[in-house]
Amino acid sequence: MIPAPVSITTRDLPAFEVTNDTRVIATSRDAVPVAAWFARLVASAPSRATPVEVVTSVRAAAPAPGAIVFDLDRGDDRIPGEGYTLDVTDTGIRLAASTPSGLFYGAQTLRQLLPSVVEYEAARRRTLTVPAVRIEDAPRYAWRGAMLDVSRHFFGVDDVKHVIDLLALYKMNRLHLHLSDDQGWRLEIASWPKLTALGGSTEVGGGPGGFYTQAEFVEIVRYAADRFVEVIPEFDMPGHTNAALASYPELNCGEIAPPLFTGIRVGFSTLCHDGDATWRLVDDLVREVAAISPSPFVHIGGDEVEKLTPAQYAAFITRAEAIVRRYGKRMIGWDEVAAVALAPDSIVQVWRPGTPKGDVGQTGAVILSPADRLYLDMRYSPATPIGLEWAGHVDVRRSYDWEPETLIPSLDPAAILGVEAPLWTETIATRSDLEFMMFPRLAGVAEIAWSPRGQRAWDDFRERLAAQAPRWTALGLNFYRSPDVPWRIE
Ligand code: TNX
Repeated sequence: MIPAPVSITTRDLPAFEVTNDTRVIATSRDAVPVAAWFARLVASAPSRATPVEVVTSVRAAAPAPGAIVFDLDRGDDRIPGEGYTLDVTDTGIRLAASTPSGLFYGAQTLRQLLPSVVEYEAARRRTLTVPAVRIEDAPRYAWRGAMLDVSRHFFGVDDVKHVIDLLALYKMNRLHLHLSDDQGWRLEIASWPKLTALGGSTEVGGGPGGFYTQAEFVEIVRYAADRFVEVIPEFDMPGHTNAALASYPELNCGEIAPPLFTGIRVGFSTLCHDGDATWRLVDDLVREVAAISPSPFVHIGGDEVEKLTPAQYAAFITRAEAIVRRYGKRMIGWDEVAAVALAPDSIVQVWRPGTPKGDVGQTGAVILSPADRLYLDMRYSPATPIGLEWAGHVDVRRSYDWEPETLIPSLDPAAILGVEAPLWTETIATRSDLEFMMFPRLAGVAEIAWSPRGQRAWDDFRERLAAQAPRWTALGLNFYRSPDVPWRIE
């Protein structure tokens, strides 16, 4: 199972068999969505899912005979927020949580205890058994994230939903969308329509690009929320802005628009740091995004700015941060922003832990995304066909076998919100490419974020990783058959 749970005890009992007669019970209305999701997963046909019974009197500690009970008790403070306990005997299953997200994560554990054939849409006649176990579980970190760069190559709503499904399988709960960069602006901003009409019209390599309407963004956010994933929007500024600069000349100091850009160079662009149009854009942008994004965070990028002096850069970040806060959001920035004195509620996302800069821990809130461990766009090895190499090769062991608390020795471990694995897409153009770069590494990222430090060891992890392969095959995923992992012939 991945991520490894806090504790798992196997029982000396036969497995529980899920049949067409198995009852699915929710102990409250709020438990119904997760219970219904599970009923569909195990149904003999998608249209034949057992209706969920709402029975509020089965709060007994023992599993109800012949039933799977989804017990959501918001008053139960013995189970931590995102945690759950799962009891399986030969006669029934009881999953208990104090929040809907905890119940959802318990249901993902139950899913992984079922044979991988459960993932085949087209193989619905099968025997489904769950081994008799007791599991107590809760996450190590609150921030268990991935980032998808939809600017360098654009990925449509269905691709993003697919990524969200894969995050949910591994109990990850944040999807950071990198929505603007030199190569493309990807979210409709009603007050600045050319950002997408022109700025969204291409991508790396000169393809057609694309963008999300605000309605499509809201659809992604809802789809994610149903799977307990929060979407964090990023608009990279003041650099990485060529698409915006090409769309509106007034955003350039000098007011001359550059052409659209489809290469992969970085560092050359900047919004005019003190231009009126720049600050109208930042205000309009944050206002429109804040109105449709329920996340408490807006990511403003802030990375790789070569065209401003340090003082100009600092003034820019401070002013952008004030706008983010004015619209009721907390700012996140890449680690370059640590050179600036930040507001106390801002967050630093570290991508170059070894590079000297300001105090990354100054606000007591840090997300770890070390490029030489977690960048999903790095090639696994010289032999793998796609990916960049500037941070080295990141094979499966390298991405898994490290410890967040010792990454930055001077950082107070209490400041670590969690980890996030970015997938930059300069060399990644299709859904199949996304899957190949994500798997197997994403499963390891999920385990770093979820599992207790003491439950993690490479030799054990690689065996559990190998056991995930039939599930990925059933899901139709294109994953990298790393030589680090003892795959078994399926
Ligand atoms: C660095 S990570 C970047 C991105 C690139 C990425 C490629 C960061 C904040 N900036 O603009 O896409 O490297 O690996």
